[in-house]
Amino acid sequence: METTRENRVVVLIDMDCFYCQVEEKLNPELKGKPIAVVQYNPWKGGGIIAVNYVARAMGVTRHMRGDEAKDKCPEIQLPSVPCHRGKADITKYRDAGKEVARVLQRFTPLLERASIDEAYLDITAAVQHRLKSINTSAISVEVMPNTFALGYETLAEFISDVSRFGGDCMEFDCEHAMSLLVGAWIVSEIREAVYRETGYQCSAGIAHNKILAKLVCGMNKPNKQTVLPKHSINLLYKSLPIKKVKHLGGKFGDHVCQVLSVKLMGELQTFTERELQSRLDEKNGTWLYNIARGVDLEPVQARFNPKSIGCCKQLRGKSALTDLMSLKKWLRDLGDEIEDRLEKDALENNRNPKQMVVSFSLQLSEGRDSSSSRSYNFAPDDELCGEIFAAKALELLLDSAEGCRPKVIFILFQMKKLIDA
Ligand code: DCP
Ligand code: MG
Repeated sequence: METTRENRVVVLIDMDCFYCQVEEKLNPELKGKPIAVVQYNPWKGGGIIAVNYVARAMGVTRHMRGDEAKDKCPEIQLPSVPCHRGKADITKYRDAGKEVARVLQRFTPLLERASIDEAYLDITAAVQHRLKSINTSAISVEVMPNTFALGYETLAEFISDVSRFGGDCMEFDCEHAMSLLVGAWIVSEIREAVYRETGYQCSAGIAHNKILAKLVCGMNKPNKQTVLPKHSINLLYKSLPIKKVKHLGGKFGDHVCQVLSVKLMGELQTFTERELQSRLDEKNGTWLYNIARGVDLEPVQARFNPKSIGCCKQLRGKSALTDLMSLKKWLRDLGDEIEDRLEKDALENNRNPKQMVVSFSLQLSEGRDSSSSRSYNFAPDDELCGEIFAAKALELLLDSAEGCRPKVIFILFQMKKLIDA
């Protein structure tokens, strides 16, 4: 079979309650107990950013305060994210994410890390290789435990459908459905290897593109995987809110829903490509027309390391910076944090940044903010240290504040153009 972008097997792997699993591994006494990881802010027991599945079953959710979680579930344990320079220090979670990605990378060169705990894998080649070497009757429920197929009550029904329609059937791309099944088998093995080698559990979505793999990944969790056969896309879209789809979760999605007076993915199919282009724009119209039919041609990029390294600080409300001293202190702390991370990156990946971008938001008056962003290209003899980053950032910030006394409510440092040292 010739592979086209339309017949790939694309996987999204997402770790289950990731920060909780990291804490459980570091402190095995926590295993089996309800736990939630809280962010450093001590107000009302801290903000919850991760909840394990034992605690979820007891009604604890992300965004609750630690104290609320204790009300729901008095025996809950609340490990907190370490704090460094007055900020959350997520180094141990980042390292754990890398440990997992290194296992994933063995299975395909086409691995794209998408966040601290998610990665896309294109396993089309591995699937084809296996298809050549096996008898398809070896494909059974037993070789892929905890696997679900969207549109089917049981996996066995999907497997039997794929065998039954062996020939061709309108609406049913049997060859591709078979690839997805073999893909699910391989993903079972990948997830098993991750568990064996790191102790972490994850869930996966398996489909023919990134957007759909991501969509179904969260449908059965934890420690499960979900396959989306092409012929189940319309069933899925019938009740799927547009806002749930990647790239449509934010303002663009709101705009689409408003301009077209629609809410569900299925409703988008009533528009022609032309109509969508004229109501949005050419590029977005085509993109939407395609995704409404389950088509997304974006390749999985081979990318293990992030494209940029950044850190930021929100300083809303009372913590807004109004004097130069505290501004300098924060710039220096952020600069030092970036220096640490760059040092680590240089050691691991032998890279150095060529550019720094500083973004910040200033409060001009009550309810009136302004955001801007300035970049600086490092000179060959610039030392890559926190002191220099802070000094340059201050220059850029004061320069764009144009003499008025800034009240800084947000600062973001990003190191870009990371190139081999
Ligand atoms: N995280 C965070 N702040 C957020 C969301 C997440 O710091 N607003 C961190 C904590 C999570 C990790 O990122 O453990 C991964 O985020 P996920 O959205 O994948 O959530 P979990 O892995 O915790 O749970 P799930 O099993 O639903 O994937
Ligand atoms: Mg996760």
